[in-house]
Amino acid sequence: GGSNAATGAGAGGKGPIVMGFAQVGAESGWRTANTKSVQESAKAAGITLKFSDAQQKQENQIKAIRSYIQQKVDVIAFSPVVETGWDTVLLEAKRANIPVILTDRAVDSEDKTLYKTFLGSDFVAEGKKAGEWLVKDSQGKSEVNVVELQGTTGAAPAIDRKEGFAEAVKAAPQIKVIASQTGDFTRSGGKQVMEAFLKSNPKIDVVYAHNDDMGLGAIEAIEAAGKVPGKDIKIITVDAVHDGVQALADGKINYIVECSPLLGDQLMDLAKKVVAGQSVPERVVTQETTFTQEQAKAALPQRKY
Ligand code: GYE
Repeated sequence: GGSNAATGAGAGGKGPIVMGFAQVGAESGWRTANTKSVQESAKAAGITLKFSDAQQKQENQIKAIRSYIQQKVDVIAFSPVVETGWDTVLLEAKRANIPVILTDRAVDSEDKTLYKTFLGSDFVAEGKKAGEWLVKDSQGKSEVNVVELQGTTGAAPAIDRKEGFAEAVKAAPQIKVIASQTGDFTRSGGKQVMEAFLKSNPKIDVVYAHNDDMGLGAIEAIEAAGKVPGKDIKIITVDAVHDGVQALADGKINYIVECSPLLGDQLMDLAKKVVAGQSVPERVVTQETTFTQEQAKAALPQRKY
């Protein structure tokens, strides 16, 4: 309170820390769980949260960040919808002495002083785990045709999950990615692209979807085409949100690589340190696992999101 209240904790005032958070959107179950985690953790940590939803548009995120700079928040956190094109606005934040934390997704800026830390998953490792499962599952088969549903074009998880998977399946030459297209991380996008894939490719053995939502959309398209998801066409996804784990337990998905959206508590800890001028590691990687159909059945009752 007092006369310093408006300038916030970062400027030496006694008020609570004010965080501006520029979210990607509400495109997936993962994102909804991530937003909830950030909001709940801010509350629990006594941090005042200013929240904006960019509806998956970079220009909206840039506008939100500029408005947080204008409002002189103590710290800005954001999950960049795409990797490129952030240097200008991040330099504006730096000049205004407002620390920036990347959560969930990375930027490709050369200048690492534009942000304090990056909290989130190792997406290349996730893609590799997906590919490694398929390599094992493809042993003894002569031909395995894969179609890939990519995440948002230019987004770190789309680029990295593609790369990690491609690297892993090199070990099995019978595995071929015969088509690969973006479904924008949404259920409707996954469904539409899968419908087109099914029309133009007579023999599809496997769907590799960069998230559960697109995999769930693909299930609808496969069923509508009179085929059995999980049997006629196997499905591998990333995330392990509740609906995905349910479909895995039901036998419609074959394997899920976990990506945790519960970043809120770690984000608030990092924010407090950064605002207090303490040093933080430049990279904080989330711990995650993988799920088979059997493991999904066991995990489902405790799955919180
Ligand atoms: O996998 C997907 C979401 O950036 C890790 O974004 C996140 C991804 C997540 O839309 O479901």
